[in-house]
Amino acid sequence: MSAVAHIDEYKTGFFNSDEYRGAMSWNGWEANNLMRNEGPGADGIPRFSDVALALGSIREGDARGVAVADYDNDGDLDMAINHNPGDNDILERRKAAFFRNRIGETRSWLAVDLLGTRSNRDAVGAVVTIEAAGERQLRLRTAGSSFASQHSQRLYFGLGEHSRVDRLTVRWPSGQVDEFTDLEARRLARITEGGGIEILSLAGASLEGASDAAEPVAAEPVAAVAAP
Ligand SMILES: [Ca+2]
Ligand SMILES: [Ca+2]
Repeated sequence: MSAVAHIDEYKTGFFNSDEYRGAMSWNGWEANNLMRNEGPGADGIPRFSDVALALGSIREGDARGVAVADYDNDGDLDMAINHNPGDNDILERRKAAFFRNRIGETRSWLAVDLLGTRSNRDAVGAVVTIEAAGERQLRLRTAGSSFASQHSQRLYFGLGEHSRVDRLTVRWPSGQVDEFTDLEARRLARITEGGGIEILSLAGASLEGASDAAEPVAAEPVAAVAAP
């Protein structure tokens, strides 16, 4: 039983009485968290702030499963959250919620699609590292995430005000390493294992700050290291 699913009784403090404390599960109805990476502190360890309340992703429903993807194909990550009906069955609390990212539209980004050849086709286990303006970021291609949910297979890097990526490296599960340099931001890089890179635009994205048109531009790997 989810004690807190009976939200009205919960508010009375009824479930905090000695009669119930320790005798039931308290799972369900916890507040959602949305953690913003604040960068490393003075000790080098990254700090995170919970911005769920500020950005409106705390809701009354009993959230079960989140899927993060660029649903509107504009270069920033949006979010869908499903809610468990629980045992109160209130329609308003059961509805799924969709959070469209508007903040990201003023920032720069790079999206990366991976196609494995020697590795698995979905490139699960591949690690992509980018360097831009002296900062490095890393993304790991995974196959599962939240409860009964799956995030987008496409990887996204936030670039702030930067208009270019100096270096992008893909380490494939096979051991293959593909490396590319000097990529335009606000683009989708479609990379085939050992087979090069295509630079594409996203249908919903602004190309502001970009110097060329929305036509795909072919490019070749600047370095490819064979698997051992
Ligand atoms: Ca988006
Ligand atoms: Ca957006």
